[in-house]
Amino acid sequence: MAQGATPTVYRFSFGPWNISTGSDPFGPPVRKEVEYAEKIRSYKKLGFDAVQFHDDDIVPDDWSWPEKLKGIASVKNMIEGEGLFAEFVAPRLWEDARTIDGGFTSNSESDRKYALDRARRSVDIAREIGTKNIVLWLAREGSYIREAKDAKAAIGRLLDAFNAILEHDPEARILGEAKPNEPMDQAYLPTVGHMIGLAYKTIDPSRVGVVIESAHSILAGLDPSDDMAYALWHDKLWSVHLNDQNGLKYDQDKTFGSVDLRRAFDQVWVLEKSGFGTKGECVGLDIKAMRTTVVEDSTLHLANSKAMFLRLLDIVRGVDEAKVQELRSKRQYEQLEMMILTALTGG
Ligand code: GLO
Ligand code: MG
Repeated sequence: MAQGATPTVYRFSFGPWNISTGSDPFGPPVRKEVEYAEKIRSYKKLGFDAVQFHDDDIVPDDWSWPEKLKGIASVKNMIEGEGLFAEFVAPRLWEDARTIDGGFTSNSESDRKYALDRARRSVDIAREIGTKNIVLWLAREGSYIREAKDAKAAIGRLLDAFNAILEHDPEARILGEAKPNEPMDQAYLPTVGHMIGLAYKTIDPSRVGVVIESAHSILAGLDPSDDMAYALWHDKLWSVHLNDQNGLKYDQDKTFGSVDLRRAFDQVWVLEKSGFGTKGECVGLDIKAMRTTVVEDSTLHLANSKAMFLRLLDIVRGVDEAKVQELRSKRQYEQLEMMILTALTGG
């Protein structure tokens, strides 16, 4: 927000998968599945405005189009009845047997065709549910061993997939969600920079942007706020997946600000200072509850993350901008750092 302008009223979103049963690669579910309608009802209670969807969070992929139309209408009614809207639809291209070795970059021509068709079907679902936003988290578009695929050809195949989506619907916008690893050893579009590079090669760069997940930047050894600033400069930051991550290990999706408060503060700072949210972008979360959490508490991590965003926002708004400029111009970074640490510790 520019100084003196009206403060941004942020809108918040998360995906229903953020309310989970707590299963992990080493153990089965530990909480009962919360009924879908109850998940949707929890949004407003928690102060959220929008729902992030996978295509099959709305309707199963194997339904016929007429069946899907009915299913989509009923989910649309459900969310609109709660005063919510759909932020995006993401084709879930990582669970089907045909995407075991990746979708768009699979070595199998028929599997590549399946992935493309499924992405197009997701665009159709998005249109019906009322959003233009297609998120591409390219989970399995990478390799376990470098020799398994032709990495150069893979980039061309990814570009073709982006173009196919853009061609399928002239209104559709793609938000690429970069992640360097997991489930693959190495992803072909591992960082925000890679995503944005490819965006400019598509048939319509104005319709290709990114959603940045804090943990994904950290896993790439990058600072999420600098990644956000980079995308903001390109006018390509169209959503975020805020969370936190304790170093270079599996993707943890921890509560926003729970590991590194200052790193979280810097993300809120860059979003706020750049006017993020003023064009309708949502502050999205992508967070997992701890496995030890009981079902009655299975939305606390979401409430806590939103609360942390708002607390940090208050702190950002309280920092004396003129003083920051003065300290920057005098290169008094020790003083600037202490000013920020004082603000963060309630001084
Ligand atoms: C996994 C991703 C995943 C996506 C979601 C939307 O690491 O963060 O949760 O955000 O599937 O595409
Ligand atoms: Mg995510």
